[in-house]
This record gives sequence, structure tokens and C-alpha cells, in this order.
Amino acid sequence: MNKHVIETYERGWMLFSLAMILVFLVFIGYTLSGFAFYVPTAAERIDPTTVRTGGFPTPHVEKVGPGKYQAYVIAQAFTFLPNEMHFKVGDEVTFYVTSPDVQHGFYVHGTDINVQVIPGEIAKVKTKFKRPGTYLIICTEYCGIGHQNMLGKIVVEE
Ligand SMILES: [Cu+2]
Repeated sequence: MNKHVIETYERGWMLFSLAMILVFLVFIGYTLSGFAFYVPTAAERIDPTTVRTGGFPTPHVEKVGPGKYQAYVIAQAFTFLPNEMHFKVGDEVTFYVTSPDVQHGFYVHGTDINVQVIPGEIAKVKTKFKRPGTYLIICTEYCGIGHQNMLGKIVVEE
């Protein structure tokens, strides 16, 4: 092989490496933008010691429009307040969830809701209930001795 052939060969591999770096950068950028867009972020930061004394609305479900609801939920050791919620098929519900004590999970089985509930943050997550049924709310973060009993219920009627 003469000198020029080797240079072409090297240049080829260098270009290939640069192209691969560009491809990876595009993937990294795509992943980061996806996370920034899809991961539920804290709707608000609050003092967790005030959750039960007016720093957060009393746990309840509020109708904010036709088929639209807002649910204010407290996840605490070892229950959810309100513990049972009722909606109709097609209802769009925005949940605001916070914790006055330790970290909990707010996972609604059979839906796309699965958020961490961190003391000091209000988690916000929205969903539309498409099928009737009883959906279990499950705490997915180990939160203490009664963790396995930390359950709630969402009933969706026709
Ligand atoms: Cu819990």
C-alpha cells in the first residue's frame, strides 16, 4: 500500500467516527428532550409540615368543567385521602398529590399514572378514564411498617 491509500482509509474511519458521535449526540438530545417533556414535574413546592394545616387544600375532588375534575390527594402513612374517588367514563382528571410525612408512590393500576410523592412537592398528573371499573391506587415506595396496606380505590362508572 502506498501512502495515499492509507490516508484515504484513515480518513474514512475518522469520518465514520465523527458521524457516529453526531448520531449519538442526536440520540442524547432526543432522550433529554423526551424526559424534560414527559416526566411529571413538581407543580409547586410547599412546606410539608403545613400540608394538614392549610398549606394544601383539604383532600377532595372538584368539578372544574364538563367532564373535567381536579383531585387533591394526600398520600400519608398509610393511606390516601380521599381513599375512594368516583368518576364516569371519559372524565379527565388532574391529580395533585403531596405527602406530609415520607416519600410515597401514587400508582393507579391499569392507567398511565405512576408518580413519586415527595414531601415538599406537589406532584401533578393528568389522565382520562377510558374504561369502567375499579382501579386500585397503590403506594409504590416503601414508606414504613404499614406500606403493604397503603391502598386506595378509584371507581369509574359508565
Ligand atoms: Cu406509602
